[in-house]
Amino acid sequence: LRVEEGGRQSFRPVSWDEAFEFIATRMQAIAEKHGNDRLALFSHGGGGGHFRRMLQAFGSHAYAHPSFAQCRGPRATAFGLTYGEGVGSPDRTDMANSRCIVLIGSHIGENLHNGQVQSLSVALAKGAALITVDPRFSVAASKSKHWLPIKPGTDIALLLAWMNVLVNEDLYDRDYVARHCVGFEQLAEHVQAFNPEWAYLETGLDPALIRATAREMAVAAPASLVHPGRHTTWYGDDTQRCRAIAILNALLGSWGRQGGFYAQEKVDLPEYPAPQPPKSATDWKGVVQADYPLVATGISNKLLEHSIGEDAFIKGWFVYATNLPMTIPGSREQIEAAAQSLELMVVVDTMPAEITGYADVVLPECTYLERYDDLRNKPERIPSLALRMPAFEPSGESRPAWWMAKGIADRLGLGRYFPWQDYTEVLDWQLQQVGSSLAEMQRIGVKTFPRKTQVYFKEGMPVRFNTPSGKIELHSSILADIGQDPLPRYRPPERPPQGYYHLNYGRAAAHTFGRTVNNPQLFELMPENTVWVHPAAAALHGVANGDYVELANPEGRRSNRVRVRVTQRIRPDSIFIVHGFGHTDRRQRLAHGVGADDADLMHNVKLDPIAGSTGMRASFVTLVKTSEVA
Ligand SMILES: Nc1nc2c(c(=O)[nH]1)N[C@H]1C(S)=C(S)[C@@H](COP(=O)(O)OP(=O)(O)OC[C@H]3O[C@@H](n4cnc5c(=O)[nH]c(N)nc54)[C@H](O)[C@@H]3O)O[C@H]1N2
Ligand SMILES: Nc1nc2c(c(=O)[nH]1)N[C@H]1C(S)=C(S)[C@@H](COP(=O)(O)OP(=O)(O)OC[C@H]3O[C@@H](n4cnc5c(=O)[nH]c(N)nc54)[C@H](O)[C@@H]3O)O[C@H]1N2
Ligand SMILES: [Mo]
Repeated sequence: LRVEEGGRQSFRPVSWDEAFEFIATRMQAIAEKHGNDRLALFSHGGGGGHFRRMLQAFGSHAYAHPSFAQCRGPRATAFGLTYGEGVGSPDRTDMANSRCIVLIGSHIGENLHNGQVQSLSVALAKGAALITVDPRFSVAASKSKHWLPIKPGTDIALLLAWMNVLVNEDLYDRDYVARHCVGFEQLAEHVQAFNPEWAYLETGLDPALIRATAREMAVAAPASLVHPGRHTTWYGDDTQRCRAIAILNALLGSWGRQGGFYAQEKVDLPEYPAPQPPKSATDWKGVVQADYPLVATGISNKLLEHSIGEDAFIKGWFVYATNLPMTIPGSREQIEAAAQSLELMVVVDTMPAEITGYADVVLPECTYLERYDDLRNKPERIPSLALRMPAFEPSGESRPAWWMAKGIADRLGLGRYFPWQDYTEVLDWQLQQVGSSLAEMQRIGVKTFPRKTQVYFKEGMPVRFNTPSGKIELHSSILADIGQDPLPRYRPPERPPQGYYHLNYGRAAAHTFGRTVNNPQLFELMPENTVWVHPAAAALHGVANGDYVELANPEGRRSNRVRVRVTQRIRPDSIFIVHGFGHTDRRQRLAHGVGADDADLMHNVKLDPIAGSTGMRASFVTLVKTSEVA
């Protein structure tokens, strides 16, 4: 519990009882003063569901996961508009069967989503052609037949030029388009102006290479996949870029076909018979994100904005497993301000992080190796259930999320929404309904179930898409209705001022965001990030491999010192750092102060007008030699 002693803030260990009592009392005070609907949940990962249930039972439905507005939002929105559904998580890409795979930025191999790395490897072993579009020579680029070192932020120009070639050389899947798509005539007309010579001026890519790669995709079609990407919040035109990717796939006829996008299925697992929390009494989305009518989920950055100041709608936060200051770009001042005006901030985390420093109460969760979580039941190729179970007793007095949410609900007189003593009762009940049991799953871990639906479209059979027209919408009527471009339009990105570089960032295999940097084993593998600098830029700044520099943005924000890695694997107009470093919380003893934090340098966040998501790639930095640092 946060306490103030002699003007200094610190935390005092308290019993779980005292923590729950404090939280319940504050929640009730907020409800009396402002209403029951004023608490918000930010969460990433399954355990957040227990808090969501507790908050909904209380009357607060406001909710956001940064894995939407800082990650998959544009992709989900764009594929929803085009195909009437998203691409799933894990992604429904049939890469193992693809004969041609196009990666727009996605740096699979450094992005270590395990299943994808495996299926990409299978495809490469079978001789699939990989085309990687990336301003950086990524690990995936190194495995590619073609690397297209695109000028940052110009992908829509390339995608339009590829469509131009497919249409004008009659390389698209005529039958598929006629059968399943609407808006082809408008699209064909729209792309006329965007030939590869035009795209060359924007992207810097050789027109012959643009043509050759378009033909390569067409030869392999429909087993030709233009990967939808995942972290797609880049330049603020992200829903449109993802729409262009979706449309290109439709021209190749890859959706619903082997080697393209397959249909996923999950296990039909009944919910435990507990009362459902009442529906929201207020239209919180109407308050928080009215400008984004197409977005069905919460937009974290909007929820944050509506948590600042006396008149803010949101009065209290629960934050579950998301480190907002390093996750929502350039948000530190806003979070600081929100912490000032919020009447309650509860943070549930497994360790001290930047966000726990703002909390009134920190609830220490035990790690995933020390608890039961909900059964994993994700849509996949083969429906399956997986059990997560404790390998150890929780350390100290840490507890799992379900136990905390139930404890708070009990205090609030909402215990009827959690009608079990131990979560194993819920798991066992659910498993019994599908012919298994907790005992069986404790033995086998994962259980597969037979599929009931087709993996691919049945050739020649009609398909109904969940769009207004019932077809794949190349031209989007919904976008037209809300005054957005119904066909993707290219707008050139801002270029860096003299002496500055595009701030590019991404993953490294060793780490998961910022959450593993303080892990001793992983810290040993990768103790700091480096800044990738092209030799020409290094010469200009007089820096050599291994020198320390600070990164500075045009607003004067500086990073920690970070080591230079001089490499031709990055374009001369960009630098690259791995995300997740530069922790400021001193209690992260290893990670504190080490490496540069990309989030803190982002000064030019571009909101996507359709998804409301935060484009993070429009920021610029320069290099300051540490010898020149005052
Ligand atoms: N090891 C590890 N793996 C992870 C994660 C992790 O934390 N650690 N996180 C997971 C999560 S949640 C996600 S969402 C994914 C993210 O992984 P992806 O979705 O694959 O990655 P992005 O961040 O979109 O893209 C990063 C790549 O885009 C390139 N890039 C930068 N600017 C441009 C541009 O203008 N155009 C093009 N074409 N490319 C550009 C960068 O050079 C970099 O190679 O990774 C997942 N996998
Ligand atoms: N600048 C910048 N911002 C980004 C990105 C980027 O590349 N650069 N990537 C974006 C993407 S793709 C995503 S998906 C988001 C991810 O953003 P976040 O999900 O916020 O990721 P982390 O920074 O790893 O923060 C996770 C927090 O959860 C805690 N935690 C870990 N395991 C558990 C657990 O089992 N229980 C509990 N209660 N807590 C736990 C960790 O200690 C940490 O504080 O970030 C987005 N924001
Ligand atoms: Mo993500």
